[in-house]
Amino acid sequence: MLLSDIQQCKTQKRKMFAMLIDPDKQSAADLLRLSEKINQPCGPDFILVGGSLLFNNIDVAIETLKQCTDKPIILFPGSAMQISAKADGVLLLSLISGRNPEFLIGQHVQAAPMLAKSGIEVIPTGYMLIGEENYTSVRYISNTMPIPYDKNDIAVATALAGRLLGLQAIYLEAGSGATKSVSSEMVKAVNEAVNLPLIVGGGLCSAAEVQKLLQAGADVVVVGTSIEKNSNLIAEIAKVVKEF
Ligand code: 1GP
Repeated sequence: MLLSDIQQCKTQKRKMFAMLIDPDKQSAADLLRLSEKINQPCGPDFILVGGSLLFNNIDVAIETLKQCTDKPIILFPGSAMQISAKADGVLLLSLISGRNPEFLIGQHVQAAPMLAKSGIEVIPTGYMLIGEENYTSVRYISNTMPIPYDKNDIAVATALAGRLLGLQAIYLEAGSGATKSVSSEMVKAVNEAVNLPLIVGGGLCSAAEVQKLLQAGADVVVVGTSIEKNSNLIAEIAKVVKEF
């Protein structure tokens, strides 16, 4: 259902906004405070929950979110430990920019029995780290090298491989809190080469930046860190996405 909604939006050239909640950074009180902004008519289309490394329990975070909103809650798991049957769906991430078998298949084997039993919707997603920063958490925890920021050809070839392997979406990721988001040139190149829903996130700080990436071909934009700093951005970004 979630994947078909995302695919339908792409076909109809409508864009989507996913708000990322990191349960270690947003307490239950923070989430309750944010709920008004999440639920306003100009809010996110769905919520992603997860992080490269979590200290807090994902089930508890989802339960709290479910008290705050009816929007779909999709897992964005940093590992098999972040799978929860309480979510509505999961981006099952294959870290195809990297060469670490643990994030290409190992964690998936760990997660598969619980995922199959839970019946939550699985969205097989080619996850591609982009950029040259040494210090993003996702780079350290995944122990993989990102695709260099300006190597659009490598990004295109990697996304194509993901499509040929049957993945249903591509996520271009600069890393949470990145100082430089994925370039619009790379988004354009990947979008033209691969007709799959294209999710883009990492380091997005303003509605103007979001607009640029939508114009380049992003179908879903993901914003987390900058909203933690300024919750008014929720409405600003949602407006740009809805009016695109
Ligand atoms: C990170 O793409 C997401 O996985 C969102 O990044 O926290 O920088 O918005 P930010």
